[in-house]
Formats: sequence, structure tokens, C-alpha cells
Amino acid sequence: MNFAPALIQALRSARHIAVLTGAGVSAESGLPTFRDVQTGLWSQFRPEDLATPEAFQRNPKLVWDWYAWRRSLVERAQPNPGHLMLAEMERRVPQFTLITQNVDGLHQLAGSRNVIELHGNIRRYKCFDCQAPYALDDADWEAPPRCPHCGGLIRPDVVWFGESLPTQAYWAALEAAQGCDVFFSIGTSGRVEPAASLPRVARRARATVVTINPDVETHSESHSYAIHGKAGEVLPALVRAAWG
Ligand code: BV8
Ligand code: ZN
Repeated sequence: MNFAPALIQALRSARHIAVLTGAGVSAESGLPTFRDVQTGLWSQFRPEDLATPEAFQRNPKLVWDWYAWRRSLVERAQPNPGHLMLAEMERRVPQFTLITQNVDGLHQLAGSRNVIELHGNIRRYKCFDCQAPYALDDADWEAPPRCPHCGGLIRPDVVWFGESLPTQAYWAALEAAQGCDVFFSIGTSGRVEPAASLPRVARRARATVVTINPDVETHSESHSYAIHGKAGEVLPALVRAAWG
């Protein structure tokens, strides 16, 4: 795999690299992306219909079971070379910000340190009403437990459609997009706002923008590169080409 010399040069001279990842980065860890057809039990639902506060209030058990199923997949998943190479890239540049839409926690498991979780984390739980964090125990698999403080339903600590992003996380992501020299957008279909606008924010701030995705055709224009391929294959080659 070879890369435009100007891109390699931009990486080597970058002071601050920011990366936005989506479900595609975890695909090679065996986790289904949102675009994948929902398998089996969930084939009749769309994520947008399950990942909402209304769906949870209407049918807490259904939404709870969907997250319990996804969490069981996440707990068996291992970081893949794409995750590992992003942790390696962080060690090679003066400043590195990893902004993820994923809720699987695999970037942290791969060793990434500065991780902004825009949409929360499926391994964390909290009370729907008072937001108090809740330590799930195995007995809770069957149905959403009740909050010991207020009796509210316990839910996954993820951001649902129609819910605002954690303010701190979103501002930090905006700041990184505005201040970085190179902005990667890896494994995301770019359909969910406001995360999807971050690459445009970086472009407007004159960063070099790099997209890595099997559904783009490789092309380069000034300060904007698209690389066709899987994150787990492109990132090892790119890190090797830039930093040996
Ligand atoms: C907000 C956590 C407002 C939960 C997620 C109309 C009505 C209501 C709302 C809206 C509306 N129009 C717009 C909105 C806003 C809405 C939105 O954007 N909706 C979409 C559907 C249009 N956004 C929101 O509601 C957000 N909140 O706007 O708040 C507000 C403001 C102020 C005050 C109050 C409220 C909240 C959005 C967060 C939703 N939560 N996740 C959970 O996980 O269960 S979103 C979830 O879907 C993910 O986190 C991610 O963001 C998104 C999925 O996208 P991707 O990660 O890109 O995955 P996808 O499957 O789509 O694509 C995979 C890609 O990988 C593909 O391109 C594929 O080619 C590629 N790929 C595959 N294999 C590989 C690969 N790439 C590399 N390597 C590979 N091997
Ligand atoms: Zn509570």
C-alpha cells in the first residue's frame, strides 16, 4: 500500500492529530456496525428505533435486551490492528485527540489515552431519572434494575437519538477539530450529527483531512485524502510509512 508523499509529510510534521472513529473501526473486532443488517432477533428493528429514550420508556425490557446482547458481544471483542495503530500514532505525535462515536471501549483497551467518548459507553450504566451511576451485577441481566436512590429505571450510559451529547466531550471534540493539523475520519458513514460535522469543522480550520473507509475510492486533492480500505489494514501501513 503506498501513500501520497505529501500526506506522509503532513503526518510527520503534524503537531496535533485528531481522529474521529465510527463503528467501522470495530468491525474487524467482530462487532456489527449500524449499517449492517440487524441480525436475527433484531432484524425487525432499526437502531434509530431502539436507541431512543422513548423506545426505552415504551418498552424497557426490549431496549434492555438489545443492549445486553450488544454488551455480550463487546465483552468478547478484542481491539484489532486499527485500534492498536491509533494507540501507536498517539505515541508518535506531540498532541493526539481520539474522538469516538463508538460505545465499546475498545480504544481504551488498545492503549489509547486521550479518548473522547461522544456517545457514551455501553459498559457503563446510570439511572434514567437521577443519572446516578450504577454498578451492574450479573443478576441484572434479565431486566433493567431499579435505582437504589430514586427507584428510576437503570439504563446504559450511552447518548440516544434526541439526547444531547455530554457538553464537556463535545466542546473538547470541537476544540480538537479546530486546532489540529491533520483530522482523520475513520470507519464512519457520517450520518449522525453533530459528530458528522467535525470533519467539516477541521477542513474550515485548514487542517489536512484524511478519510479511511472501504466505501470510498482512493483519491488525493489539496489537504484532503480519501483512502479506500479497512482500518485494520490501512492504519498499520500508514503508521509504518510515516514513522517507520
Ligand atoms: C442531538 C450511541 C440534539 C447509542 C449513537 C431528526 C429527528 C431527531 C433527531 C435528528 C433528526 N435529524 C437529525 C437529528 C439528530 C440526530 C441524528 O443525527 N439522527 C440521524 C439518524 C439523522 N442526532 C442526535 O439525536 C444526537 N443528539 O442531536 O441532540 C439536541 C440538541 C440540544 C439539546 C437536546 C438535543 C445524538 C446522536 C447519538 C446517537 N447515539 N450511539 C448506541 O450505540 O446504541 S449513534 C450511533 O450511530 C453511533 O454512535 C454512530 O454515531 C452512529 C453509527 O454511525 P457509524 O459509527 O458511522 O456506523 P455506521 O454503521 O453508520 O457506518 C459504518 C461505517 O464503517 C461505514 O461507512 C462502513 O463503510 C465503514 N466500515 C465498515 N467496515 C470497515 C469500515 N471502515 C473501516 N474499516 C472497516 N473494516
Ligand atoms: Zn435514580
